[in-house]
Amino acid sequence: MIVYFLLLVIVVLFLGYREKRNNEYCRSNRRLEGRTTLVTGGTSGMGLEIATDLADRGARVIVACPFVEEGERALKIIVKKSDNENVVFKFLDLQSMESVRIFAKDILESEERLDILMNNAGTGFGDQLLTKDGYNFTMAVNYYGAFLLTMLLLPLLRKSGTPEEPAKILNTASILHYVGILDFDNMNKLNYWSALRLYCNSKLCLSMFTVELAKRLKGQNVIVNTVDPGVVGTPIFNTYCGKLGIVATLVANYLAKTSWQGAQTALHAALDKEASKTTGEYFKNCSVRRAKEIAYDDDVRVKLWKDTVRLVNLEESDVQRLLHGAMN
Ligand SMILES: NC(=O)c1ccc[n+]([C@@H]2O[C@H](COP(=O)([O-])OP(=O)(O)OC[C@H]3O[C@@H](n4cnc5c(N)ncnc54)[C@H](OP(=O)(O)O)[C@@H]3O)[C@@H](O)[C@H]2O)c1
Ligand SMILES: *[C@@H]1O[C@H](CO)[C@@H](O)[C@H](O)[C@H]1NC(C)=O
Ligand SMILES: CC(=O)N[C@H]1CO[C@H](CO)[C@@H](O)[C@@H]1O
Repeated sequence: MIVYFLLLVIVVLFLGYREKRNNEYCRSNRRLEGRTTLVTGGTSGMGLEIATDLADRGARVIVACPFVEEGERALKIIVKKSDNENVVFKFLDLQSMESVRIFAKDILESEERLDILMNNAGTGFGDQLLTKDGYNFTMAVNYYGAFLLTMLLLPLLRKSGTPEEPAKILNTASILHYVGILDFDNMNKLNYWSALRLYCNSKLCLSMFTVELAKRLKGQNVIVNTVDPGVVGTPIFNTYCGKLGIVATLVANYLAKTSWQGAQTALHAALDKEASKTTGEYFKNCSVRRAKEIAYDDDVRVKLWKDTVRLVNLEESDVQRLLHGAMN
């Protein structure tokens, strides 16, 4: 445990410090009046910065997280900083596929459009829990929940996108996805992987989802990319190795990027004109990089896609309707 902890701290020290000093930022001055955006986890860390920036550009912003008090606190901050009242908080707990379905249904019924979906929410390195519906917590929040949410919202995204201005999905991965392992037999096992490894695996799966979904959405006015924010000082490190997490957070807060800096790549990928023409790509420091090589292996990716569709209880007919059918 202590070895992993030291490893993480060293990574934070090296990468975080280097990146912090050379961080590119989103240079787009695009306005978003009349556009609707959804930021999962838009209540803390980078998500809060992203949501505030989008609100500042005039968008309608929906933020979602599993703690009502935190959501309401964030709402006040965003409205105050952006002077935009068109911001709402909705309850969403990505570990529960039931919560994801209720949330998505609410969005589909109450929103006219959805232009940008920021799959920003993520959970760090906490205890390994089995969720109420039998998923493994980290995988459920970081991957299965984001997968199901994205799929269910596709009809609204497809309705909102145009050839000039495609709707956008941004999945938040991490440099740690490069050391993720795709092991279909053991992927969901509890207490088989370390908490850190489970995080890496979940981010690898999410990065692969980006590439596969981009392929399946070809010819439609929706694009999907992965964003890698770099190493950022946010509360996400709190849960790492119990009490040691506080130390990790302190180190990250001092040496790694600020949440504002960390938010820049996601904003760039969502707003930049050129970035809006790319799909299935991996963005870091506001430019396109390559994800882990396995993400470009068609067979493995399709296997993961099918496995995931089954695990989140979608039927093949649902998938076809969500990808190609009209809204209800
Ligand atoms: N910080 C880094 O160095 C770093 C590096 C690479 C990638 N990332 C990724 O960046 C994203 C943002 O993280 P952050 O660093 O800004 O951390 P953060 O401040 O802890 O924010 C995470 C957000 O996700 C939300 N969330 C957690 N569990 C959720 C659930 N079950 N359902 C819905 N929302 C949930 C949190 O809501 P609550 O606060 O209410 O739980 C919070 O708003 C994550 O995907 C993370 O993996 C971070
Ligand atoms: C980020 O991109 C900027 C602009 O292209 C560059 O100057 C900087 O060195 C890059 N930073 C890192 C850490 O690669
Ligand atoms: C969804 C899923 O695969 N859940 C697994 C989580 O881990 C437990 C314990 O290893 C498995 O029994 C579940 O199947």
